Amino acid sequence: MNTIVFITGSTSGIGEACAYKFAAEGARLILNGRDTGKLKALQQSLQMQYGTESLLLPFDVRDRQAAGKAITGLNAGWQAVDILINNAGLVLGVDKEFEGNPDEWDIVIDTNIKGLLTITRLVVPLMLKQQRGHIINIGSIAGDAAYAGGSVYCATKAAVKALSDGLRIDLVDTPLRVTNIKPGMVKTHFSITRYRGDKTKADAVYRGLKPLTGADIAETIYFVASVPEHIQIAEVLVMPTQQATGTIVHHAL
Ligand code: 8X3
Repeated sequence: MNTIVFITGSTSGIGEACAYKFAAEGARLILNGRDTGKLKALQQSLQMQYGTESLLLPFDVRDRQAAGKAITGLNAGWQAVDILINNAGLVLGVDKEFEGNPDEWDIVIDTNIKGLLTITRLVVPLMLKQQRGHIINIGSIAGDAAYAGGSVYCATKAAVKALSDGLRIDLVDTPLRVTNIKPGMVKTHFSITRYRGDKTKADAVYRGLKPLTGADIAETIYFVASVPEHIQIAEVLVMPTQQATGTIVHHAL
């Protein structure tokens, strides 16, 4: 696989699992994340395990200036991005809409919506130059319907669906493809962040069922990216067998 894969939020969860999966398949990687130390450790580990060539772009996707500087500064060799995985995203808290913390809303909305848009805005023109590319957005089952304590997060993932659909429309006369991956319950650091560091509450979410792993989603993403170029998988909704909707989950306790 002689491709360049650009992954935002690559130092944990689904992003990190994608880095390992695409590295195992021989891709070159552009790894974005906020934590330079973690990025360097990831780079080293991929290099040792798979001999992967990677480029580190340490910035917060909310920082439009830093993103612009990093991406417009890519040298010609790294500009030929084949696959963009817009993965950086988070949720903070499980508050009711009328009780939430507005500063946390800003972080979640600015990362999940505006960060994704910023990277798309910067990378898609590079793909258009080479008339090749695949934008894979990490949406969520949470974007299909709101659930208790999730209203802002659900709204951001509904936005990811609209942005994916809109981009697919805008690119319909090009060879570029757009996919919205919509995971259900995936056991990563995600729930710990949601419960603001409370691991007991986070673990309770997955009690009595086998949740998906980041690697499960990475396998799905790899499949979506590997189908012949005339096939555009627009959306994938993927959840554990014991989950049926964003709210109906069977915990065998
Ligand atoms: C997160 C999945 O199940 O917490 O995107 O809504 S869930």
